[in-house]
Parts: sequence; structure tokens; C-alpha cells
Amino acid sequence: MILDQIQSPADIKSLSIDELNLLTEEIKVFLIDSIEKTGGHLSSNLGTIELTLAMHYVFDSPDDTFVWDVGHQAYTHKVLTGRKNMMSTLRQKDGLSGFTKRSESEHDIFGAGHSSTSISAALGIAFANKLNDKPDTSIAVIGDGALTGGMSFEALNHAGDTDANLLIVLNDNEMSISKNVGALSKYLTRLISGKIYSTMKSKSLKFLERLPSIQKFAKRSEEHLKGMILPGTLFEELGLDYFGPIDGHDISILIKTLENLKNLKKPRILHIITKKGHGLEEAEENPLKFHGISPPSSSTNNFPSYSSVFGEWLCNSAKADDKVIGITPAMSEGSGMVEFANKFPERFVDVAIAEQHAVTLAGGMATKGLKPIVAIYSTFLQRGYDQFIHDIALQNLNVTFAIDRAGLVGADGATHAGIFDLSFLRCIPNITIIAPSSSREMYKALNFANHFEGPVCVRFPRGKSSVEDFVTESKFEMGKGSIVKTGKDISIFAFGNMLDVAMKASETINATVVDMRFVKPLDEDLIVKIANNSKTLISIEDNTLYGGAGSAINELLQQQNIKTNLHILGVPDKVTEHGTQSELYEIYGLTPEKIIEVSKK
Ligand SMILES: Cc1ncc(C[n+]2csc(CCOP(=O)(O)OP(=O)(O)O)c2C)c(N)n1
Repeated sequence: MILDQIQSPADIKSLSIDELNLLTEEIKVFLIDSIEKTGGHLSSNLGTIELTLAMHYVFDSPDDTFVWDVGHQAYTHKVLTGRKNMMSTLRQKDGLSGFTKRSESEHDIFGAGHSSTSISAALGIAFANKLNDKPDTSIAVIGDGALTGGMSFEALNHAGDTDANLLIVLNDNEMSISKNVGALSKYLTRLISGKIYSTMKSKSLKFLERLPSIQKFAKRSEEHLKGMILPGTLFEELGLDYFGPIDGHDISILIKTLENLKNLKKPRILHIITKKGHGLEEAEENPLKFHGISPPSSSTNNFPSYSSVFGEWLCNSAKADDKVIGITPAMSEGSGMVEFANKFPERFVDVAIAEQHAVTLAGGMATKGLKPIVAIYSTFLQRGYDQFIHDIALQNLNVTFAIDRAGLVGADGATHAGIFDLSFLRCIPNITIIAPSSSREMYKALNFANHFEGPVCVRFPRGKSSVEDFVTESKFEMGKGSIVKTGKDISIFAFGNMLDVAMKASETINATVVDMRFVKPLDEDLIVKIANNSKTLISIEDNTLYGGAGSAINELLQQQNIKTNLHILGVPDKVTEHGTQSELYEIYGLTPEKIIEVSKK
């Protein structure tokens, strides 16, 4: 096997094209086998094997730098840069990250997980190279999905106005997680189908002559002619030289093209066409299913996931009220919205990977009496923070945020952890925040939110409820928590799914357990009453300790001058790891055992 002899990118430089083609096949088999066991982004990685080989063949990493957008398609890069033997640990505790990570390898120049950052980062690197007098090429690899994110446009706008030695490889497979959407995506499709002709600039014409013939996608004379009456590509208008489209699975063409592009030292973009799931029939046919696959199931109960209960609620609400609109930034499957999209296509809005826009769009809709529900992962809401404050909260607009994947998410690790939302939302005026303790409670919370005038966030975790429901008051009342169990001396204020953890602890210790339901406004009366009658208070939340729900209780007790023994459990101020969700809860002490230990102290 050739693959067994590859320890570093240097080892592929002497291979022939035939050997590289063989190596492509070997890597494909290796990745399929490996990802089936570990889980991970299968179809995206099957689409980038040839590109990665060609890039490492032509360029010299780590001097030439590769910035992989999102970083989910960089498995072949990991394999070629000395991490093959660790691929069996992918996305597991103490194992390789599922994304690029600086601490993992000198070849991972920039960490990722969130999309649309690659052009900015690569441009920054190109600037540094220039200042340091380095001839190295800075390369961003970005998918057509990630290109829809606002940051990409900001970076293109800047890059085109520089002379940076920046190469952008646009990996176009016409898919985001689901089918890519939007006008830009349609534009790229028109580019591929040749309906738009490039107005090649004089330098680029010379370049064209050196390209393999398949590259000459339009005859020069025709090119000139069209150039006079048709605009150049969008990218050229923005000041970048545009090349392509070329077949991103043809290693020989890729190498020849990249070799040519290596010598051009200005902002340039190479458009390659790939197929998600390439070479694996099932994945080619259903790239969505194989975008991210889970390791062999370890599911524990039959309860529906929070996301699917959200989807059910959305359908029911939309049926009852024609003002209800569901908005997703490119995450309709993950957010449980597929059925809603099918049943209410005119009220389903996928804005592509555009979280900022999703938030402000909802604000606009709310001014005209619509009831937008923004379904968004906690970690991706970070992208829309100013919009959340400026466009929703300050104007007190009637928007519901269904914040999925809150808390520790597991294998995706730190970049995807939803552990900051309570802190970054709590400090904003006009905001109501609910953390339901089960998926049934979430259903009730969403009903409450939908009938409330003003912005409401309902934040819930990844996966399933550990219990179907705790019997608490059936209706949500503004700012009211609910005592689930009455005990002695110790009282536990539980937020969201941490109620289950508290209840389990209460089987060992004699404690009062409160389902707080609201993080903002807090049930102040209840907290004060309980604080005055307990020796020890414990609060527990799956959010960072800093500025979260426990901090809110602490602030209240301070304001009321109540001197008590409050212990706050939450995620410590650290970059969190990846692993299973339960491993992470264990590591960060969000367990019944930890509550018992604390209460004994
Ligand atoms: C800011 C942000 N929003 C959403 C996501 C979730 N996400 C991960 S990959 C992906 C699709 C990316 O599509 P593309 O860039 O075309 O890459 P492909 O997988 O098709 O190769 C999405 C939406 C993310 N990582 N970051």
C-alpha cells in the first residue's frame, strides 16, 4: 500500500499520477472504513481527497498554508500530515478533533468549526507573508455553502482590493449540508454550465495558454467577444482573477492548474467542481445523510429528540396560526424542520449560512405582525450577537428564538459548545430566557414564547430528554419556577436539563429541587424564600460559570443582602474538549455525584 509509506506531505511529491490515483483509492477506502467506526463528516471528505493530494503535491505545507473552511473536510489533510494512525480516535475524548486545530499539527495553521472564516484568515496570513518578505502562498479552501456566509463577502471585498498572494479554492458541490440555496448558489451553477463567460484579463490570457486543454472552457476569440457584451464573473468584478471551473476529481488537471496558479502572486480564485460523497454510491446518492454520520448507536431511550419535538411544535403552531414563520440558517435537518418545510414551504425560510441575516430578517418580519421563529444552534447564534441586541432586543420585537444544541454538544467539541448563551443573552434588556427541563417542557415553553409579546429565547440541548417529563406545573407563567421535590437543608436550583441530574442526586441527599424554568426573569420570590430556609444552596446549569444562571442567583442574593452558602455548578472557564456528551458532563462536574460531593462539603 502506498498509503502506509506516507508519513508527511514530502512523501507524496515523488509519486507519479498513476500512483496518486492509486493513493486516492486507498485513502477513500481508509476514510470510509475509519469514519464508519468513529462517525464524522463522510461525504464532504470523500469529495476532497484529490484536491488535498494535489495541494500537498504542488505546495509546501506548512510554509505554504492551507486554511480549510469549517475544517470538516480536512481528514485527508490529517492523514497526509502524520495523523493517519490517530484517525481511529477522531472526535473522541483525547483523540483527534473533527476539525482543523492548531494544537494538533503545524499543518493546521488555523482552527475552525464555524464556517466562512477561511478567506479572512488566509488573507491575514498573506498580509503577514508579505510584510515578512516570504514568497509562500496562502490558500483558503472554501465550499459553496460556506461562501454564502457574510464573512466570506466581507473578505472577498477586501481581498480584491489588495495584491495579496492569496489563492482561494472554491470547492463547489452545490451542497451545503442540504442543497445549497440562494442567488449566489444559482450564479455558481450558471458559471458551471458555462452560461457566464469570463472576461479574462491580459495576464490571465497568457496563463490560459499554459493550462491543459480541458481548462480552455471558452475559445479565446469567443472569450473576447463575450467579454465585450457580458460582464466578467462576479469574482473578477471584485478584483480577483477567476479560473475554472475544473473537475475537482481529476488529479492530473488539478496538479497542472495549481502549478500554474502557484506562480501568480495576486488574489485569485480557482473554482473546482466536486461531488459530495464521491466514489461511494450511497453517499453520492444521499450526500445529506452522509454529511455527518454517527458512530454505531449508543442510544439509551425511545424519547424523541428535542429537535424533533421542536419540529412537531413548529408544524402545529403553523397550522394554528398563519403568521408563524420558521427561519433556519442552513440547518433545516439538524433543527428538525424538514416536515415543516414540506408542509409549509411558503413559510419556511432557509437563508443559507447567514446567522446575522436570519436574526435581522426575523426582526423585519416582526414589525409587520408576523411571528418568526428563528431556529438556531446556540453556538451559531454567537454570529448574530449584535443583530440580536440591535435589531431585536433594543426594539423589543416579537421574535422567538429556538436555541438548539445548548450546553455541551459532544464530539464536535469546543467550537460547537453551546455554553455561552445564558451569559451573553442574560445581560441584554427586554429578553426572556427559558431553559426547559425536558422536551415536553420545551413544547410548553415554545407555546408560551409564541404568545408572548417581545423576544423570547427557549434554549435546549442536543439529543433527547433523559426523562420524558417531570411533573411540574403544566403551564408556563412568566418568571416562575416550580418546586419538583421538597427536602431539608439543601436546595438545588436546576436549570434546563440539569434538573434530571439534580433529581438523581436527590435520591441520595435530602434536598429540595427546583425546576427554575426561567433564567430571565428569575423567580426571585421563590429563590429568596428558599434561601431563607436552607443551609446550603446549589445551582446547576450547562453553561459557563461566568455570568450564567448561577451568577444571576448570586447577584440576587447579594442585592437582597442574604448571606448564604451558594455553590454554583457549571462549565469552568476553559476551552472544552470533545468526547461523548456524558464524558464531557463528567469532566466538567455536571453530575449527581458532584452535587452529592458539594452538598457534603
Ligand atoms: C457559522 C456556521 N453555521 C453553520 C454551520 C454548520 N455547517 C457545517 S458544514 C455546513 C455546510 C458547508 O457546506 P460547504 O461549505 O459547501 O461544504 P461541503 O460540506 O459541501 O463540502 C454547515 C451549514 C457551521 N459550521 N458554521
